[in-house]
Amino acid sequence: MNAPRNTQYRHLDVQKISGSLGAEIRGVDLSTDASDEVLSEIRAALLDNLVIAIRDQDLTPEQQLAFARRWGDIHLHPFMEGMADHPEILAIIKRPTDKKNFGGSWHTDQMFSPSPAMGTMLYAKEVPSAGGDTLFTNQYLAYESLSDGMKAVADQLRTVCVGDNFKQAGGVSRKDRYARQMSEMKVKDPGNVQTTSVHPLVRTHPETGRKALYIGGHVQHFDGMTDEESQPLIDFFMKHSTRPEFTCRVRWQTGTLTFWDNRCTQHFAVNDYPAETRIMHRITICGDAPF
Ligand SMILES: O=C(O)CCC(=O)C(=O)O
Ligand SMILES: [Fe+2]
Repeated sequence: MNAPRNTQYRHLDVQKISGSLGAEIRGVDLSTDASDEVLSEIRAALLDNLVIAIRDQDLTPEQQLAFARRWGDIHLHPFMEGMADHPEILAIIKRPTDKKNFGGSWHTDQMFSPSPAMGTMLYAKEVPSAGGDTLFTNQYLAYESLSDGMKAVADQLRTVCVGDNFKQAGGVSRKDRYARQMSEMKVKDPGNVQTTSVHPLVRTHPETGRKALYIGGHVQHFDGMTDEESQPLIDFFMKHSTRPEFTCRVRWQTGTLTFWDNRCTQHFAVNDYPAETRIMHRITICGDAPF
C-alpha cells in the first residue's frame, strides 16, 4: 500500500517525482522567513513524500541555517568538520581529482548515534553537467511489503550500528580514510561522542505513527547474534529495502534544496561524474531515539 501523498496545498506547487516517494516543490522562497502556514505545508509535504526537492533557491549560509532552525536543533556530525565560519554547515565537495564521494552507498544518516538525525537538508551550490543525482528509498514500503512471517521476525530484531567500521576497512579509521580519499572534506576525530548504538530494526515514525524498516550501511550485526548469523539477513533486508520500485531519484540543479526524512528513508549519492566538481551545503536536524 502506498503512502497517501494526497495533501492539498494552498501555498506550494508540489509535483511527485516517482510512484513511491519524492516531490519537487516550487513557488516558495526560503531566503525570507517563511510564514508558519507555509512552513506547515512544507512539513506536510515532507511527511507525505519523505523527500522534497525545493527548486530555484538563492540562499546564503545564514538563510539556510535560519530555515533549518525552524525544524529543530542542528545536529553536528561527529566525524566531519563544519565550515570555518559556519560550523553547523558541512561542505560536501567532490573535485575531478577525487575518486570517492561522500555518501556513495545506501544508508540513513547518523544511524550510529543514539539519537540519529531526523532529517538532512542539502543545498546545491555547484552541480556537474550531468550525473551526481541522489537516490532515495521508501522504508515504510520496505516494511509493509514484507510477509507477515518476516514482519514478525523483523519486529524482534535490534541492529548494532557502527560509525567507524575500521575493522572492515583494514584497520584504517574513518577519519584517515576520508582524509585520504576526499581532498576537500574536513574530517575530525569524534572524541568521546558515542558512535555505536543499538536500534530496533523496525521503528515507528514519531510523527506519522507508521512503521518503517530501519536499516542502512552502518548496521554491523544484530544484537545477540554473530556477524556470520547476521550477514545473510542484513543482505536480505538491504536488497529488499532498495528495490527499484521503492526508490526515487533527485536530479539536482544549482539552487535546489533537498530535505529528506532519515526516519523512513535511505539514500545513495551516485558517483558518476569523474571529471567534474559537485558542491553541497549540508545541515542535519536533531532527531529522537528510535522506538
Ligand atoms: O551528496 C549527496 O547527494 C548525499 C550525501 C549524503 O549521504 C549526505 O549528505 O548525508
Ligand atoms: Fe547521507
